[in-house]
Amino acid sequence: MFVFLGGFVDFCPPILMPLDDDAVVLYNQRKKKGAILVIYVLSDIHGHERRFDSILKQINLKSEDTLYVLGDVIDRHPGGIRILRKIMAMPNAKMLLGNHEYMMLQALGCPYEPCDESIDKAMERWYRNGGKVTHDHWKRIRKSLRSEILQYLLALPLNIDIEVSGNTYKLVHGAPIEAYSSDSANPSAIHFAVWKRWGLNDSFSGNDTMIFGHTPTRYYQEGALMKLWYGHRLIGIDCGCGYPEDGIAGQYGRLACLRLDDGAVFYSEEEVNP
Ligand SMILES: [Mn+2]
Repeated sequence: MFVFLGGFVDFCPPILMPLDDDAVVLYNQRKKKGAILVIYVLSDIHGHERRFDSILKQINLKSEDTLYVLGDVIDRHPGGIRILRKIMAMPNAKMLLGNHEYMMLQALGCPYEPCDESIDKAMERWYRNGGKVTHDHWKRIRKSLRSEILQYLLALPLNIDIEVSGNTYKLVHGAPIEAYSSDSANPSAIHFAVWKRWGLNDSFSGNDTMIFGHTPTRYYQEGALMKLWYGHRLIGIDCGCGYPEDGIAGQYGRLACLRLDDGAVFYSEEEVNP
């Protein structure tokens, strides 16, 4: 059974999600009664306000719903600080730390962990990864707001475990922190959690379904317009929102948002539709 909800909507394969006819009927019944707490997940907004607003308009978030944002709100496009402030002001939005927020904290001299790296080196890395637009805005905002934002970022979790309709999910930016081992290439567990990229053949050994951002799904599947990727108990949700409007080498990004209650997927509306 397919229910068209407007915008660009897909449904994921039932092997991963509880999306069968009963689930959709139950969802619609509960929604009608106003008894449903709806859970949405998105990631890697990368400063793209139009795409974020397009998703917000489509999902029409209610005060009893929850929106999980799996990190990398900032950098690449110029709206990062404004989007971050919007998320901070939403009582029903929960955010994870991404490697871009981590880079920003390092470049601004307030790292998560002891660090002997110079600020110049951290700043250079941030700029190399699209941080200049965020830093330019940062320099223009008042001090009290800067400290409010830093406090918010420093308190962000790295992973969140949730249960929706009897299914358990591990929400991560890059990787679950418990998968870190000190012999891995990463200098710390935090670095691992925000930077780790899942290979196409990597398997996730937990019992949950891991939902991750960070690595655009074009690395896992073909297609000019990126869409969600479903692996074995893995869902890649970064559909390249950080990409420029006119794409990169014929590949186009957009913002994707997954509704966990029934597996519906919403995509930001795009003018380019290859
Ligand atoms: Mn990332």
